[in-house]
Amino acid sequence: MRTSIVAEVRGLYAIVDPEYCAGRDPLWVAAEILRGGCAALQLRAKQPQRPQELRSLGAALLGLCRKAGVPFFVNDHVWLARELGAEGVHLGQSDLPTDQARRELGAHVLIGRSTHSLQQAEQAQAQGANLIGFGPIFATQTKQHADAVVGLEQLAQVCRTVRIPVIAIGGITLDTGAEIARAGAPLAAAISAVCAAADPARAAEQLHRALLAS
Ligand code: TZP
Ligand code: MG
Repeated sequence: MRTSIVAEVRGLYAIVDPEYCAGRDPLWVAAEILRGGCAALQLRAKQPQRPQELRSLGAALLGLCRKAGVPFFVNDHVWLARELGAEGVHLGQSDLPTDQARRELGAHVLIGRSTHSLQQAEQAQAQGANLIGFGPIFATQTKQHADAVVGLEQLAQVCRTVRIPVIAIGGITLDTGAEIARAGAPLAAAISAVCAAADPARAAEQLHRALLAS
């Protein structure tokens, strides 16, 4: 998925965070998620790790994603996305500005930006982001110091307003997948609903399917 085809990608945007893999190998969890099915996969590692460890985890995940034909994103670490040749990077409100990330990554690497209000979503689009995260849609324990819950109505408003794809995030489960898709979000991100599931392949398959069905 490079910039020209990002608009066609729909369904589950699976985020693999080693901290939420219930003590299991994140590579095994990622392989299971990819076996179940997803539209995109992101590496998110908020705990401090040595660059070499991040590099080898990222390289292994990229290899799995390439085999599965699924675009791979790196959270936060522009250097790692560039070094690996990942399809994209995902940045928060206080991470590197889009123009700087663009200079480092070139024209074809996708830049996602987390947003928490309509104003931030419009700003991210104006600054050249290729896609935006919007949330938290529901309450979640997964993100420390999470922003205020935005809810489905604001999600629908953002989806109607911006032209770039919206990734709904925060507290998304199989039970809420259908309403997320009905609100107009082409993509929905999940961490705990897939990484911490007893059967990550089945959890991914069901959530991806629920998102695509609406
Ligand atoms: N950004 C907003 S909420 C969130 C992030 C990274 C955490 C989403 O995790 P979960 O487990 O899918 O609620
Ligand atoms: Mg960040």
